[in-house]
Amino acid sequence: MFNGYWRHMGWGEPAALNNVVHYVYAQHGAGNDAGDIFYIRSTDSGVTFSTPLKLNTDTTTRPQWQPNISVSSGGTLFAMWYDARGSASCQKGNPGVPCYQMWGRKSTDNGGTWLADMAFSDVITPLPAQPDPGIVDCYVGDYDYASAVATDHISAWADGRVSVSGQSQQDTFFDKEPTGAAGGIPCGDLVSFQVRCKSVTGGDKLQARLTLTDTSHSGEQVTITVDGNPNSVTINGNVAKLQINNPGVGPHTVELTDPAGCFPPSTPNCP
Ligand SMILES: [Ca+2]
Ligand SMILES: [Ca+2]
Repeated sequence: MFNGYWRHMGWGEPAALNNVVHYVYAQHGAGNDAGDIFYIRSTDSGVTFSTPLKLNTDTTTRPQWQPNISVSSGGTLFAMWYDARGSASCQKGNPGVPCYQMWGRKSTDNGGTWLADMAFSDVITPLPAQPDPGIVDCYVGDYDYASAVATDHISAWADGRVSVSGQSQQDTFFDKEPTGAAGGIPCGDLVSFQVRCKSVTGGDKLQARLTLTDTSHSGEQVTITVDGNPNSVTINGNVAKLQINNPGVGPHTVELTDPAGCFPPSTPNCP
């Protein structure tokens, strides 16, 4: 790509959860479109795969390349890739020519359906040069792999927004996408949010219980934040329960933060 700079061989990244296997990869687009991002899904542990789904929905002939993907324990997926839909051309090392931006796309049901694709990084970066003579300058981003932790999908990429001596050059940038459904559960689907401190032999327990109107959100995630620390909690049936052992004596602040704004924070005083 880019006249010999930035080698990309098309491979992507797999992810798997509960015998569902996910794979994103890049391949040449139609006509002179150098790349598009595709997703395939297996629901039988990788024996068979679905028809490919093109994840980038732009109608340009600009390239998308080097995707990665992560799956959270609650079954949300986030795929991210390099995307030049926002530019007309790219010039290696020229800080005055914007080239690409990181774009991503999220699924909240383990790959069954996908939300709209969205810009992930904040700016369209120039195409960074690699002026170090000890490095083969077409090797960029081959090992950008995404991961998910309890609360976030996390991903890093090569970015050229910072110039050195007037030349755009490679730096590593990082961002994250919440693993929760990002406010996808309306407050009207929630019945109550109860918090208590329970004194038991062997240590106290702080318990939060979210009750929903029905089981339609079972398997999705909510975020319950305790004293500023977010906890991703999976809905089971019509209930999501969080328990913190030995939370410490005194008041605690417990709030449902995803979806946000449905209930006021609770401040139980633990004995
Ligand atoms: Ca394309
Ligand atoms: Ca650098």
